[in-house]
Amino acid sequence: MLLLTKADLASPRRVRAVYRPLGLPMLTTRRPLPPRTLSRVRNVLTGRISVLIGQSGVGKSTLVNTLVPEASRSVGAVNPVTGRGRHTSSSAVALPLGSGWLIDTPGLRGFGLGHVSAERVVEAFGDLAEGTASCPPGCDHLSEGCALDAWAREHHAEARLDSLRRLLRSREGTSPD
Ligand SMILES: Nc1nc2c(ncn2[C@@H]2O[C@H](COP(=O)(O)OP(=O)(O)O)[C@@H](O)[C@H]2O)c(=O)[nH]1
Ligand SMILES: [Mg+2]
Ligand SMILES: [Zn+2]
Repeated sequence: MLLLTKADLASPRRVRAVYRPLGLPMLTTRRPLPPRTLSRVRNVLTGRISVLIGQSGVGKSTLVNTLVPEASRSVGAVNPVTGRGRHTSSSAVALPLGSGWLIDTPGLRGFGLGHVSAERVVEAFGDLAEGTASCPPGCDHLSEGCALDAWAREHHAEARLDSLRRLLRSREGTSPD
């Protein structure tokens, strides 16, 4: 699920609009955190193993401390100029939450897909799978002849095709295969 934090600092409206087509469940948190929001978050996490993933400084550990006060995860300051956080929690920690686990991570500056095959990247775009059916065998979905161009136009999926191609291109030159 997508959890948008710090809605007290800026409206989450535009970010929500960008992600809405993915059909992910979305929740928005803010400071002060309304009790209703907290119980929604708790309901989503309960009985599951959840990993909080996001850039340093977005508020993961703050949320962990609210959900599991005895966790005492250290919370970092955000650089007022760059808006970025420092990696205050330097290790991932799993905390029992109800019958499940909540895993706080140190956060990340970025990640690459060099270790993921192109096929796996395409698989993650399940909504485009139908469009790849008419592709030539071994299509890299980046070259002329790829059936996705026509399919995306017809199904108003151009933005999704752009996303797929950005990810596929970001792998170029880094691929192990
Ligand atoms: N304004 C605002 N600040 C927040 C919110 N949640 C966390 N913070 C602050 O953001 C900074 C980084 O939080 P932290 O939990 O350490 O982020 P992490 O790196 O993702 O674990 C801290 O100064 C928090 O107090 C929020 O909802 N609103
Ligand atoms: Mg943290
Ligand atoms: Zn193709």
